[in-house]
Amino acid sequence: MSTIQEISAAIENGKAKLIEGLVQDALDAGVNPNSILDEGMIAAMGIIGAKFQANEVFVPEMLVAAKTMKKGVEILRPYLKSGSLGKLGKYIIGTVAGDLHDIGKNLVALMIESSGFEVIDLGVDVPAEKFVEALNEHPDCKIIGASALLTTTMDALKNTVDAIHAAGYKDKVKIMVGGAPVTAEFAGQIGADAYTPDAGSAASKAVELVS
Ligand code: B1M
Repeated sequence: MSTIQEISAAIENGKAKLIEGLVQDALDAGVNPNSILDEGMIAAMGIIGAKFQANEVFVPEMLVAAKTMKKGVEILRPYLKSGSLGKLGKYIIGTVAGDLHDIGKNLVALMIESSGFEVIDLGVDVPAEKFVEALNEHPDCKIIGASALLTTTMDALKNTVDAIHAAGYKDKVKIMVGGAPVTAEFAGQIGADAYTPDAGSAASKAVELVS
């Protein structure tokens, strides 16, 4: 089994005690951090998701896999960072109301921070009003990022965009949306300024939006 396959298997099987050592070993052996993330970790979450859909695993297994992935990402974090902190301004991010998924949102936050923004992370299950409150607190913020992982919370993305526009920020702040069920078409329909499919493209788009 390759190192990346071992990392993937450890996440799939929720081996939280093994993951840090495996990731560190892979890094020490010169494996590219982005390959560890994409081919090892994110791929494992895809497998877990498919197994959940097929009733082969249940919520507790998804939870343990998620915790294992988070521990692994902490080891990777310094290797994924590069840019100088905050030089591009503030970026507020959160997972929308009713949605507890945060691994993708955390990766987007990490990449955005790494590309030079100061990230203000509101966490998960964030009501639309809380995004607006955060903008009121940080009027110099240039971009808001909202994540949704459930088809049932896509409406909350729309509510978030509506609330930000209704509060008078339409021409002052750009809104980026993303998450597995979200599409560019949906983003356009709800009036968001940008959709990106993954964390890397979210970071490039954020830089483009303030350039
Ligand atoms: Co949940 N879950 N889950 N879950 N879970 C999914 C999303 C699901 C697809 C699984 C499945 O059925 N195959 C399914 C949703 C189906 C649907 O709506 N279409 C599902 C379900 C049904 C549920 C529950 C309802 C289960 C239940 O209770 N019966 C429940 C809902 C809870 C809630 O939120 N209210 C639930 C709960 C959970 C756990 C808490 C157990 C756990 C989350 C733990 C955590 O996040 N801390 C969990 C997990 C782990 C998953 C899967 C397996 C993995 C999610 C993940 O972390 N992926 C997931 C299946 C899957 O994704 N294949 C699933 C890895 C992550 C890196 O990818 O988050 O997609 P992702 O992020 C990507 C891109 O989407 C994008 O960039 C990221 C990195 O490249 N991106 C953005 C994300 N946000 C972005 C924002 C941007 C731009 C890009 O701009 C701002």
